[in-house]
Amino acid sequence: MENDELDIDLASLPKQKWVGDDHLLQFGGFWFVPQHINLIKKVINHFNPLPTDVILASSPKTGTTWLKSLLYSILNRSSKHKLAFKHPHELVPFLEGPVLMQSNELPFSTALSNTCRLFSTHISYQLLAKTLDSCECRIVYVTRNPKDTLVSLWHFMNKRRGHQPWTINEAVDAFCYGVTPYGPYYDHVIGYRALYLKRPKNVMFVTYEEMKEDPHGHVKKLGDFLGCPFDGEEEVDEIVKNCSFEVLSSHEVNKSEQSLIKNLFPYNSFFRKGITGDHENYLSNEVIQRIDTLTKHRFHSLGFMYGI
Ligand code: PAP
Repeated sequence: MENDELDIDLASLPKQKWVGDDHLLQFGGFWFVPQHINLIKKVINHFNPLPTDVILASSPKTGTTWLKSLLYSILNRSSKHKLAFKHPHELVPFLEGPVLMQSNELPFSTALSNTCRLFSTHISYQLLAKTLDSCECRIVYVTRNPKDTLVSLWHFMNKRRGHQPWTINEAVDAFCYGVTPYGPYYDHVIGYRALYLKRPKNVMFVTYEEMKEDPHGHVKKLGDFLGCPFDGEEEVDEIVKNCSFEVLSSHEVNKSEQSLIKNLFPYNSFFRKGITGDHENYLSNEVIQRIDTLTKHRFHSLGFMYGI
């Protein structure tokens, strides 16, 4: 790792075209928007998790917003009503997020450490290995079918303020080459999957599809995993309902054009359809085959029979 205090010289990093005139830079084998690189380095060098911390890790567009609302509700049962007027991204900060971006102040300062802290990150395990291996904190990783993830990312990028159009073909190429923010998607998933296999007591690995199929069962499992099991079924049902796409997306805050500090994405862009299988409406058979082949090559060859 480079010197702790020096910013990385962005001009020295590999560069690839991304959406419109924008480009991504490669750092430690993963791709990032240039403004994020030094924030990420700061997280890698300065974040010291506590054993009581809970970290939600995910690749973009795989269910982060949903899991943020669920984990927040499970861990903060008496204030779960806050989801009705605060966006999940406000309630659960990204380690590499806007607080750090705006003020240079670490959102993970120890001043916040008197309660169980809940953070989120899109940074890969490969980059955070030293940090995460240094501590017994609990990690929840969520992933999603690659084709639905890609379609969700494509829509999201086209919702960006002042966006330049990004065609589905450009999105497919970027995804398959792995040149997407925090990507490659496949390496991201494989990294956290390996961590889960290594430390199953500390890591819970869930998929968007499993969560959709049995949200009640998964909320109970999350409660057990986080050391705060439920006494009865009613509260589980209440959390599942309050965090459902239908309920969350109906709140004024989540319908608004407001956004996090310096964020180009309005709050409403985090709620689109919230379903599984939407790729069938956007991807040709040929593209589906191309991605499935990649999925077999990257996941199935490791015995991880997911994503097709
Ligand atoms: P992020 O990584 O930028 O935070 P993330 O929340 O992971 O995004 O992904 C957004 C997707 O989750 C959207 O999927 P879609 O484009 O296929 O619709 C969004 O609609 C979906 N989503 C948001 N909230 C929920 C929810 N409560 N239940 C199910 N899906 C949800």
